Amino acid sequence: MKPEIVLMGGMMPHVMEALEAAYAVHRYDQAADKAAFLAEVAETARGVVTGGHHGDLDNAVVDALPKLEVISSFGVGVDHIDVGHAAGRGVVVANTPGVLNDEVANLAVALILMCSRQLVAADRYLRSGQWLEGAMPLQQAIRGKTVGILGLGRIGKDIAAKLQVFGCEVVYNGRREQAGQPYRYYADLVAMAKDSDYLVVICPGGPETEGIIDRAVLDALGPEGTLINVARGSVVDEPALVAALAEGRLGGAGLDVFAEEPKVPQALIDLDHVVLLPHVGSATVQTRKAMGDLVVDNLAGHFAGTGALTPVAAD
Ligand code: 8YV
Repeated sequence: MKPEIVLMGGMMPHVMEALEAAYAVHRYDQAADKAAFLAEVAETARGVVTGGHHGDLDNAVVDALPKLEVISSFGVGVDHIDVGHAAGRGVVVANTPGVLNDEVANLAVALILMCSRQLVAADRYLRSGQWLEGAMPLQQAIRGKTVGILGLGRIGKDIAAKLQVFGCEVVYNGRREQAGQPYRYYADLVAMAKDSDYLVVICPGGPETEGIIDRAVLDALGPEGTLINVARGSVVDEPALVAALAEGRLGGAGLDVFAEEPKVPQALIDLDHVVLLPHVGSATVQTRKAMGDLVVDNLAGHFAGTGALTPVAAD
């Protein structure tokens, strides 16, 4: 008998194939009557497969599945899952860390370069015929600039390492100072923002970090500073960001994530000196394939009795 699992939404074709081969798959997203669906699978469902793109996994769903053992989630961020609640129920939560570090770090560096050289505006400059009228104004070098990293985790460290090639000075802020890091630690985020030319957000989302990039941080970053966010929109007070950019209190922004994806405030879209990307940090064929494989491997490890490969630690 194949173990039974619940899918909160569709996954990539190679993931769907692997799951359907190994499990009896029940599609929550395709159920017209969610309560009836949950009642039907309550006594048999042992696994849930989800991802941030499927929205929040409600505790009510977890609680409706008393036989649930494991939640395998696509993506490194688990802010859409109440990990503590799942742990309290004895349910293992697994995510897909590691395999996307390189890609997300590349995108953070790309956003810094896009902002410093105004590359998106430069493209518009050519296409609109402005080049025929004269050269585009000179832009900023990043060599010698200070990049403050909020969240020196696995991806944050990769960003820091890549920035060495560009001659940037890297500093960081996070919950605590990390031993053996070559980068200066700031215990205070506002103080770091004040000393930074670029502030890169790469900390986890969720209640602990909600809105911590607030007006005070943005004002400290200042009119010459640029905010880069490749983490979660929730970390930034978005109305405060829009106001700071519109009023010239903040120099620019490179954003891959937003508060209410895929909705992006029109006021941001209307601004010229921001680069806006549709949450593509990990979005390459190779990385998404590896993330999908890990979703499958985490489940396989759990059901083989050897354990999920990359379980999330509940604090
Ligand atoms: C994914 C991400 O696109 O890994 C993450 O946390 O934000 C992205 O890589 C997203 O999680 C899809 O569910």
